Amino acid sequence: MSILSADIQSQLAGQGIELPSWAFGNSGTRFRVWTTEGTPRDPFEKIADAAEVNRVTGLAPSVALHIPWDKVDDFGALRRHAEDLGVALGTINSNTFQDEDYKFGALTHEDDRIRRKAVDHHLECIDVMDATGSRDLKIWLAEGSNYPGQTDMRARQDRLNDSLRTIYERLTGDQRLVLEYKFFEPSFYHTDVPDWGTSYAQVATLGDRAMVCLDTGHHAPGTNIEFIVMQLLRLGKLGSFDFNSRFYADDDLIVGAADPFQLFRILVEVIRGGGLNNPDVAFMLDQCHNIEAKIPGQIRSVLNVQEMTARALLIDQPALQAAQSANDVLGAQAVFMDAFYTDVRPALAEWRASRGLPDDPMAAYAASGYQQKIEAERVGGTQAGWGA
Ligand code: LRH
Ligand code: MN
Ligand code: MN
Repeated sequence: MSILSADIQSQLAGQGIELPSWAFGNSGTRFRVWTTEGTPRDPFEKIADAAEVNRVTGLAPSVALHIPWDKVDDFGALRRHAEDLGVALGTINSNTFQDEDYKFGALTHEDDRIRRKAVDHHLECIDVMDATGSRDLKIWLAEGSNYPGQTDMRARQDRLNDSLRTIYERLTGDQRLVLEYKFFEPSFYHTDVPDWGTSYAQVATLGDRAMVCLDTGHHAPGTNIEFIVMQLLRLGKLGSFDFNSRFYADDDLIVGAADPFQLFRILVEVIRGGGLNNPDVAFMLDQCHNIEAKIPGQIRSVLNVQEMTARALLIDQPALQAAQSANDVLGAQAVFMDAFYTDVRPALAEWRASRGLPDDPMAAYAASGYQQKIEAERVGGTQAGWGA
């Protein structure tokens, strides 16, 4: 008998984690972008690599795009290419952080011309969504200031709200806007959307289809991220996750690598708040693989999320609730930690095999020959975009 009950298995079967196209491109740090053999030369090849992750894990049914990094002439063709490979095109990420005009802001800029240009970029992203069939427009803003007194923070919030409203009004059908926050970088004194409260305050004024995006790497060290997850789910405003892990700042390392227990605690709150397999809450990775192999890096990442989800589902909820009600501090903690310390890997391997998937996706990828094939075929792969 598997330690994974039928109910747990069916919840795991419903899990889908979106991959970022930029995880497959070359990336690096402020100091150097590293090249890797076999790196995709265009968005079509990035999607082919993402489809490979899905083929061996059954866990990654969609791919997020970043515009203009993934700009192509014919997004309909890109969509058909993805669908032929068994994946969908997902979230469209806008980019207002690499244009000379946006040095002092984009959606918050004082100059109407520049602000209009930034709004128009988002309207173009929505045109892309119409062509790709994507539901979500994800906005992360690299705007703020470096020095106290440099700018009028309050006026910038007002302009931001105006800009977001114009963008929101262009959405149709089930399309949504998700606003990502980040506490610092590239600005070091103030950031216009630094925290979940500001993101919430902005999107709450727009409407039901405007939500908050929580990137796990975008918080100060020591932040209780699972508390934020709980609160946003409680408010019905958690639109999506950008999963990654960090030791210091926005490190974009493999999710679950730096602090597996934190990932467990986040997933416990996701489950508690009805966010698992809830179409309103998109699970996405936002990572770069600077020094490790990219496709196996993504395989490892989605497996980490799956393993931690299984562990979180293993919590003996009646026992936990009884201990909580009795204020049995150590009893509650024991129930919680029992689930965290359970090794679910053998049970997951067995369950995968029972569904026609490789029991060991990392080994299956290594044996597939795909890596050798792309290394032979592709020369001169693209950067993810950071250094572009
Ligand atoms: C910003 C961010 C945001 C961008 C991505 C490339 O730090 O997390 O989501 O779109 O990185
Ligand atoms: Mn992010
Ligand atoms: Mn980030």
